[in-house]
Amino acid sequence: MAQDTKQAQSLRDIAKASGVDMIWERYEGQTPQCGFGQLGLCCKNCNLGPCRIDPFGEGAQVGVCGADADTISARNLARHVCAGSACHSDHGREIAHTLLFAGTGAAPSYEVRSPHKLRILAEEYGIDPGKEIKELARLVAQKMLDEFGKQFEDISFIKRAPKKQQDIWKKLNITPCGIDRPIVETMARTNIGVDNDYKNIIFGAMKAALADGWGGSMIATEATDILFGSPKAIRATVNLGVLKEDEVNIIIHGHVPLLSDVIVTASQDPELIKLAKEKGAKGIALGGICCTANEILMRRGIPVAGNFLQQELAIATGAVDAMVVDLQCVLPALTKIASCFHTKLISTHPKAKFPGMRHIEFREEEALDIAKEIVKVAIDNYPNRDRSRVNIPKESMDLVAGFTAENVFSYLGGKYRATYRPLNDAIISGRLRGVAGIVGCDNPKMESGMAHIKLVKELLRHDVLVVQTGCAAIACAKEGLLVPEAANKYAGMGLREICETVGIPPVLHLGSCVDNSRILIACSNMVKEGGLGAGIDELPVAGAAIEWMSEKAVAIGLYFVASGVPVVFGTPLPVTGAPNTTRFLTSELEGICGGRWIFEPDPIKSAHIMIRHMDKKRNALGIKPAMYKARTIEAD
Ligand code: BF8
Repeated sequence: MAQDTKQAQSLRDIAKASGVDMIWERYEGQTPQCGFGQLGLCCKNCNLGPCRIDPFGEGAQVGVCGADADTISARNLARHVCAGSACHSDHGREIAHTLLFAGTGAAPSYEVRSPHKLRILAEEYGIDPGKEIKELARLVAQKMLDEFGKQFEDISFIKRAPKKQQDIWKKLNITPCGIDRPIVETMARTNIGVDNDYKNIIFGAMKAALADGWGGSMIATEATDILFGSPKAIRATVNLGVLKEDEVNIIIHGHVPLLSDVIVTASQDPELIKLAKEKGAKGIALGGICCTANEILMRRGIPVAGNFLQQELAIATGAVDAMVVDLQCVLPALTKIASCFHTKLISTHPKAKFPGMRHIEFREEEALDIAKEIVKVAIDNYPNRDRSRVNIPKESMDLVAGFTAENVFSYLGGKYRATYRPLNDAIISGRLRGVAGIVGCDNPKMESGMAHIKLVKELLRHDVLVVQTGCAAIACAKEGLLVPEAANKYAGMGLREICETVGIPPVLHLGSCVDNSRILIACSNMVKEGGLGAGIDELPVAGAAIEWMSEKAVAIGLYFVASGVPVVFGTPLPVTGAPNTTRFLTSELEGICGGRWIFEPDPIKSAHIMIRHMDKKRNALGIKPAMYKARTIEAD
């Protein structure tokens, strides 16, 4: 049993002893899950229903309106994509709005920490980059905000994609005009009696997904880099062992770094540290959970307490004095487990309240004061910690994060050769077989993080460079895969040579889920660098969100598929009761846009599907096969 699984088990036992179920038990309590839902065969879009299609072909094959399995499953999928795209994009809008505040001075806690990136963005938007920083922040933020409401004009960052992809999208009429519009339009199409052609519905969903990847998420990444600084390689620690026995422990959980970054600042306030000491603590320790953890890890080196599945476990340690949440992936079940321990739960976002949770509303204009108030709640709660119930796991692991599309691949050629040439050359020579993006959630349906780890290890020994974001990155970091030393332990000969020469890990942490946009940019840069074909679809690259759970993962999956990348999901999308929709997504799309979906639960088989794809693309490019045979690794 992996260390992490043992740790989870012992904390689950503690919760059980307190009479509380955790996500694994609640999942078991739901099994067998609704087969109609899993197959995508139920529709409750209107009050003619709810309707369901009999998967055995004996009962009803159409709903009351006449929609068949393909129409129903495509509509359901499109709605998932809209929700996922909306979630990422709304996040992007909030950061752009705060960038505007930083320019106007309305939110004194925020300033431009990366003027260099701001100037690059200004130039891209056609603004004179020589203007004064605050004015530039205002102008760039306004341009970003305008992207959301565009009606007829393509979103700006589409121009970053290779021309081949842009032409495909134009031909299919799926180039997003604005960010909000394709989401609204796709929701409208899924209403009763609107779009009933499963292919046309999926093309609509692709437009909404592209609006996320090349729009909302990309704006989130760029605006966050401008406001909070462009990440640089940074070493930190990960896992519940980052919690401290003798300090005030605050967990920051959620996604939008507007809150988490300013809590980091508040936790370093000398007055608050003094107050913590007066209460008997040695200091204030922060740990992140979910993607907000990745944001403050990437830029400030704050330890990561855990991924999605560790949020309840963190509270069961009995050592968390406050858990502060904003939005996305925050389980409403937290209130139950917190009621058995001393942990104070604090919600902060006006769009995300939880029954039974104290709400301290966060406003950018008064960010630091509010953050201090929140930190004080944790400090005041420290004396209530019941030491006899504290069980902090020992496990923690080093990791290196802070890679971006601008910095990491340039490192491959050393400081003085800052281009993608060395990466492309390594692929062309066969030293690297290809690049894989292993991203997304962890899921109790799978092996709770272990599927990512097995998949990544199998790729590494085949000389595949791995890039990661989200909870997948945290899962692999806990296993020790995100340190340079991992190359020696797990990588094939070619990948190892590169990692050891340059001093990078074989698994590169690119940030949070909105930072999957960095992978799109990296792929585009590889194409632009030359020698690997004319489009992303020609690159020896593949993606996986093997333990996917959130609708955001569906949007991410679809924008990669639409951009020409095959994507592996461990559990199928809820479409498999509809044969035509399934065939379209898993096979026919490859001939249309280059990417397709693959549903494969076994991580080793998944790795080999990705490897075969890379070899197929290498062959089509006419470049040499991989230089080395796969490395044999003793099981650890
Ligand atoms: O946005 S990987 S469980 S935390 S959805 Fe959620 Fe999935 Fe984690 Fe980040 Ni992304």
